[in-house]
Amino acid sequence: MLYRTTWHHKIIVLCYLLSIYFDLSTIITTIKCYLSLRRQNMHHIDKPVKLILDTDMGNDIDDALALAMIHSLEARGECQLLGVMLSKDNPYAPAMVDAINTFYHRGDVPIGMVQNGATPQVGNFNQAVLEMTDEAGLPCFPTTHPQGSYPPAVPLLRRLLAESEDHSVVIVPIGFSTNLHQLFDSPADEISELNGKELFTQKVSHVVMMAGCFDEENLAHHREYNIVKDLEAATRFIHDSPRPIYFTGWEVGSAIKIPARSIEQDYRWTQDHPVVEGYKRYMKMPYDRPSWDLTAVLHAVRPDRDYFQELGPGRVTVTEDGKTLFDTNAPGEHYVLSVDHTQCQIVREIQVELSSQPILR
Ligand SMILES: [Ca+2]
Repeated sequence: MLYRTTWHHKIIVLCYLLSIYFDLSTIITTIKCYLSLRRQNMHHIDKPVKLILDTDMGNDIDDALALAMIHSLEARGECQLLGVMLSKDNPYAPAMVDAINTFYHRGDVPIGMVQNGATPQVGNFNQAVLEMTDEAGLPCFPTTHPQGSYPPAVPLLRRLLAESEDHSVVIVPIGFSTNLHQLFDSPADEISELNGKELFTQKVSHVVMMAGCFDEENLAHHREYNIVKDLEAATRFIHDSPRPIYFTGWEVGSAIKIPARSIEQDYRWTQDHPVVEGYKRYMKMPYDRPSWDLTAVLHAVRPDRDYFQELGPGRVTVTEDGKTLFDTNAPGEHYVLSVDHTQCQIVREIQVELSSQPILR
């Protein structure tokens, strides 16, 4: 991460001096100018993006496709997956993540399990995929770690952050905010002398999360799943995050669907694929599915390709009934992504290609 501190300071001092002679609007311009420059630098990619994924694997199939996409981007040298946290409180959820990581030869990726989390139901595909066996009776998709052996998420998050360089980690929540909420409450310990929120402030660059609904058409009635399933955690995390958050709302992924055609045709390089088997079991084929979680991964790893428009900065507020309101006049470091028709077509094809990319051998 390159911060052109000297430029920032010069611009801030200049604008401050101007503001003495002009009016309040100059001060506001100063702040927006600073945030804009900081955002440009945040988007300057010169080495693999260090990711921590926080997923509710098993509640919908886009989590599985998003994880496959991360492995493809990592194989291309564009990111490094530090760890995966589960916010779905079912034992088959971390095992499914493990099976996908193992399939992509990354069974060594640490996996952390939520404590007292939401959606304990098994779901439509995790267990079914994990229990698939070949002709010899062996698992089609083995895991690296014994099922049930995954450590709690918060200590793992603390360790991964403590071991990272300052402001180097991009957090990608594509499920509930339970783990991050609990991280903020974690005290100093033998892992770090910083409490959870201080650790987050020091080590995290920014957050790209699939959460909320910012579409005027649906805003009035839409309470987005990742927000409402753990409303307390989402509200606290979003309102208190000391680092910038980029939101890809329900409307973005809904406009960019993974076509059934891709699932049926793009994975012929392998006989069996855990994501394809999950997709076939999640709903009756053929169906196209919104790519909500994939959009968060794409913007986290490739923020500088103009795949999305960024609205903001501003502030997202979560209401008591789970709506997400975005105010660009309020001070804050929240950004909301949007896409036009052309971007939808481009992003869909990129997501299809990346999620189905063959493994390097
Ligand atoms: Ca998800």
